Amino acid sequence: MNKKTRARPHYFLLLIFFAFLDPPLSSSSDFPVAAEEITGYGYNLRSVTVDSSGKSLTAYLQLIDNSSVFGPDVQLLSFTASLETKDRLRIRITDANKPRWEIPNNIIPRQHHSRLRRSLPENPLHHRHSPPQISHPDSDLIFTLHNTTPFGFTVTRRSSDDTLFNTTPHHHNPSTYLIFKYQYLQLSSSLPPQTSNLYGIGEHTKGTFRLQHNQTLTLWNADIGSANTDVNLYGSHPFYMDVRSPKGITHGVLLLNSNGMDVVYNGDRITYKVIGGMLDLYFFAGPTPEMVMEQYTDLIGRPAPMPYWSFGFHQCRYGYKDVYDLENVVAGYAKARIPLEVMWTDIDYMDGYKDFTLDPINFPADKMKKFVDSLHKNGQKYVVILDPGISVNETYPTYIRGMQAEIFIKRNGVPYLGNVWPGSTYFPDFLNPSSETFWSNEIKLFHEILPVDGLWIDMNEISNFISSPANPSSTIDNPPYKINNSGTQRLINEKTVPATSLHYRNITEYDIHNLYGFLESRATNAALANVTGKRPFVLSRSTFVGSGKYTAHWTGDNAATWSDLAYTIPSILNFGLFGVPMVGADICGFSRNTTEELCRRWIQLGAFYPFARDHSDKFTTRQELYLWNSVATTARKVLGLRYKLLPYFYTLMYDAHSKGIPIARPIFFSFPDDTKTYEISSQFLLGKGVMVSPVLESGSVSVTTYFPSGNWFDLFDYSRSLSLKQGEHIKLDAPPDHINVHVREGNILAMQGEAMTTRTARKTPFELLVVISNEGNSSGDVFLDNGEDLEIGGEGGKWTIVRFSGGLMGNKVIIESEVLNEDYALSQKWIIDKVTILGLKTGFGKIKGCEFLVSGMRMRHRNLAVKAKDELNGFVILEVSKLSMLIGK
Ligand code: MIG
Repeated sequence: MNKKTRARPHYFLLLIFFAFLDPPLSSSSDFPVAAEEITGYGYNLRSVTVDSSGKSLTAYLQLIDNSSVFGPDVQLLSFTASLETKDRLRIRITDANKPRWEIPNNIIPRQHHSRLRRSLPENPLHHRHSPPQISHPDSDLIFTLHNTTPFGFTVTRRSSDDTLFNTTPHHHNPSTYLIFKYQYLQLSSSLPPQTSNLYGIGEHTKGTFRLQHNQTLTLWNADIGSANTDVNLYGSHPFYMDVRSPKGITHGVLLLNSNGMDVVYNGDRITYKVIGGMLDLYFFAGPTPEMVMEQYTDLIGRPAPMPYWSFGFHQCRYGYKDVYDLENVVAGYAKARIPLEVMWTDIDYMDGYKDFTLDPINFPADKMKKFVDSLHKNGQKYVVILDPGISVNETYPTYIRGMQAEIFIKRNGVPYLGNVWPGSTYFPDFLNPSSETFWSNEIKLFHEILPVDGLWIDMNEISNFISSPANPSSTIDNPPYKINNSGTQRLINEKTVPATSLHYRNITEYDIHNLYGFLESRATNAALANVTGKRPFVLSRSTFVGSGKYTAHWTGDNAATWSDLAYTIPSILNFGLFGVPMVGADICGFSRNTTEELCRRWIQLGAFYPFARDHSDKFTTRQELYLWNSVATTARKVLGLRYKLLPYFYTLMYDAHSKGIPIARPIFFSFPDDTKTYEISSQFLLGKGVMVSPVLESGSVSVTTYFPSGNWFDLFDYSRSLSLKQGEHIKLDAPPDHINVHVREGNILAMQGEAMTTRTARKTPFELLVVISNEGNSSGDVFLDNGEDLEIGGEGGKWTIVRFSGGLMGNKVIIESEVLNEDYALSQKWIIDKVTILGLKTGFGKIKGCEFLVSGMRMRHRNLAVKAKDELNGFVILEVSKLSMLIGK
């Protein structure tokens, strides 16, 4: 290109200088609080520059006065606000003079500031605002800077005039001020307590899904069992969704920061107290919960595609003795005719708990290889655990290679010596690109010995059995502000790698700590992809913002109690919001002895977790599902339904991957204007229309549940229906063998047959369940591919999407399908052999036949039968059988 002809871009800047309206506060004596207790005095606006497009703004903030608590203040801050897309506003506040820790761009790719101006079309309506604003006619978000003393800003919604975030301080109340010290950042926003409903900010075990007022949510990744409520756990996700009553208009807020923090939520206020990094805030405009998820995962990365087999049932236990024990469990499932897709092994398989080794006595390589081969022959899979700590042992090849590659985390110039299962360990620094090579090579070598199908990465918070003393000459190991680590302000060095340890390029553990599990997930995902060439399955305990790109998650060490059973619903829904839709909890409970009744109720619920795995602790009673007759019977029933729904689960996974929408969803996702759904913690939706309402109490044979308006049909027995003019709390029968699972009118589910493995289930004919709505129409998609290719739904790839729609036309039921990329489905010769139609009234006696409109061809079928009548609500169940419609035609 001829350089001379290339126009040089230039931007018109609008400079606004403020004369301070209020004189800056001159001394701390203006405050009614004793000087030594004051955490800060806030900042004043010094200058503001609004970009000519009106889509970004830069300001400088001047410290009003120094305060003595929590260390020295940063004097001058740079402040930018920008509309990065029409649905995303970013606010970034940091030291104007000195670079600070910021999550690297190769971890979560973000827009560079110079690109911001071009991300939206020029703003025709932009004019000089006073106070300065960032807005765009295409965007619902308006940012306004307030020249108060101290300064503040607001984010409002144009279409509703609602204030979403408001940091304008309360006079003489330093807990509402912006404070920016080297090791203490504070940002506080008021919230309308009557209309704002918050969800998210984790990882914590909570009794309710909606966040309760008056609590502190601490984020610092730690090996603390999830049986402990309200304390920081394995992962950190400083993201919340705010659903505003009464219409359910929703936005999302992310504070992209990897340092330890306390988030104080008081209903009328949310305050972030962070011990490092910078304030990098993102607002996602919504206005629906789905759109917030789409916008959020557009920034942090869409969830990884999961292999089809990972939706089968998984069995694990800490304490399987030997390979015969594993074989017996597999045989036990087969004998009981309970589907088992994946067998797992915990640290027991290793030789002295060393990664990539096999115990030569109990899990010898030749027998293990035979065992895994026989699983594979049977269409089953095998997954093992890995811990990050590498045993310090001169005769251990992995250790030797790790030392040669110089990839371990260091402290005081030498690898930091921790202690985990194998005894003394060094920890690979997954920030170092050489660690990825090392890790991938170890996985490759191990895979040559034992062809595992997926990897389970544990202890990656990092968990350390020892706590190393703080370095007394630094405030890094022992920062001035103590986050509420473990609910007791325990030192951040407690049972992890000390904060003064150094990673690649001298980045401190202090800054990168919460990212360790994320980095290990990324490396493990890449290694599996390299080694197997197939779609990786990684299960990680520790997570951070964006982990969903690489891994599934389980909620960690719960206990076999009824409360723990109930907590799993908020936990799983939260991970959906965090962009980690493939999530489950240890079915039947991890620690403590389970009971027959609890295990029975737990598999009833767990069969509908996106990730369904039974797992237990070493010295507890065994809890494989075949061990009790009643549990085995219920497992066959509920896993039977799960396997029939596999195409639905898999399609929801595809939707999660392409749009970020969770698989298991809060009910308000489908019913945002039904405010009664906001407080529900004991039910959830799969996709948009399958409601799961479990029994969560011992001895109960009924369950009181909430159903939004509409017609709902029991998915086990189509005839038990609910027909609700408006949302209602309903008491449903829930005998010991039954969980209530309902499908709502308006949905079409493409289901397949029950089977012992997903491989066999995939070969069964489809049943189309068409749930005609009151308006007479319904719809549903199915995504089909081979379930294991690295890429999913790619250009020209081998996949098919079928969109079904069905409705009433006079006295005809018309079901149409629209096919995208039919070749793949046709090559598989899948057929629909049965169509079941729900939602028609008994009075609809005129049905003579059923017409299908398939690619413009009308087909008339006579095998139409009224299977049953539901007298209560007057619905009939129509079944058209003996069909053989090719999917894709
Ligand atoms: O120190 O590998 O959460 O699932 O069974 C405990 C043994 C280590 C913690 C995991 C749990 C696993 C266990 N692990």
